[in-house]
Amino acid sequence: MTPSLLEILTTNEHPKHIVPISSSSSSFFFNLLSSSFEFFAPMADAVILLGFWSSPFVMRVKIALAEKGVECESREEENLRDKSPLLLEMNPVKKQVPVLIHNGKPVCESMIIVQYIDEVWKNKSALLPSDPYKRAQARFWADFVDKKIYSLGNQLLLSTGEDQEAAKSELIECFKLLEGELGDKPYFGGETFGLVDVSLIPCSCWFYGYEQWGKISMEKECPKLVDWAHRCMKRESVSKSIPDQHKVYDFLTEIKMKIGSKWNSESNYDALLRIKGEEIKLILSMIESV
Ligand SMILES: N[C@@H](CCC(=O)N[C@@H](CS)C(=O)NCC(=O)O)C(=O)O
Repeated sequence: MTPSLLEILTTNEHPKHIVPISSSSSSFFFNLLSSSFEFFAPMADAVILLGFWSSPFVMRVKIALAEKGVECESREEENLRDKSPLLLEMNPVKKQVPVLIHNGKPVCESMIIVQYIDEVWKNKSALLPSDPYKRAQARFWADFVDKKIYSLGNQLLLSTGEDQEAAKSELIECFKLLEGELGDKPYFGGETFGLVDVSLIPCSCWFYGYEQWGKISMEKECPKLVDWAHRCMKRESVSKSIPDQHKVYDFLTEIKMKIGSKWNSESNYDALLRIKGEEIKLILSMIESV
């Protein structure tokens, strides 16, 4: 039976080596040659990324792949409230993007994917330092970014009044801690762009949003971080993976308004304001494609 495109794309870790034997001697030598060549040539990897354009977690994976020069086929979810069968099959536990499908095998969770990419394609642009202590430090800060920055950004976007002020102060405090860690280095990874840079840089497309919703100037509050973001943006891997911050701002503002009017109409807006962190993230991801 002829395999479907999906099967070919997702199940070719070790495709069967089929070299038809022809009766003509020239074909025989051609087959022999190509079969020896295939024996020595590395198999091309089949890499598919299930994503969604505005997801900072997907951007991390795109950046890591681009740093390594790995070709990948991007498959965008159209609507995260109506997920594709492939996404549900590849990430049945969390049902979230990103998912990296490498030779038919899924890897989930953005930071796990980034570290997987670093381990598999280790011949180019190491994202983690070789020194175990430095590696532990990089993982610590990447985890800090993961646990704090994106959920505080969501709170700043969705809350108002005192809650919004609290989210703003905590977000700025976290950025200042990150500036302390960056110090005078060009990247969190030192001279080289690394894991912490990959984890944090997607939030730069929210900087304009932070300024509008929080009535702050990122340049004034966190000048080192803004300079670092400009530096990262000069890398092709980053600039081609991160959407324009005004486009992201318009999209998120639309979501904010939709949530606001939905909750207002249900006289339940106060309840939303009490919702924090993970729950807001969940609500956002449920309606982000409304
Ligand atoms: N911790 C996950 C977060 C991924 C995540 O939140 N993805 C969102 C898009 S930004 C999603 O797929 N949401 C759909 C859902 O949760 O149902 C990671 O780092 O990969």
